[in-house]
Amino acid sequence: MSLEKLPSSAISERLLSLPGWSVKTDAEAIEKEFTFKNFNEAWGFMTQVALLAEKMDHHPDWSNVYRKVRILLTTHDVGGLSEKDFALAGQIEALIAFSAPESL
Ligand code: H2B
Repeated sequence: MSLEKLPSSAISERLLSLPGWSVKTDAEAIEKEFTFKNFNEAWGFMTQVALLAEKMDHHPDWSNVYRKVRILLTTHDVGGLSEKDFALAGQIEALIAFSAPESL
């Protein structure tokens, strides 16, 4: 997968298919906050994302407070956003889509 820093036109276009994700300009990153039913659901989600991240060799900057998980994606190797961030965000959305609706 290409590891070039994406221009802002490409970033806005890719964001259209990622509901809830927004650009964090100061960090040259995209981010989203997920809210779950409880801590267990949040932790289960983080476990799945961790496995995905290892498989893709692309890792989130993230935090967890009780039942909320905030995920920030950026490509440290290019100092900005690359295709890898959007690929990982897309996979995270797919995970959410397959999880039980009551966990959101
Ligand atoms: N994750 C993220 N978010 N950005 C990177 O630049 C990055 C990574 N680089 N995971 C990877 C690992 C790189 O360091 C290894 C050597 O492939």
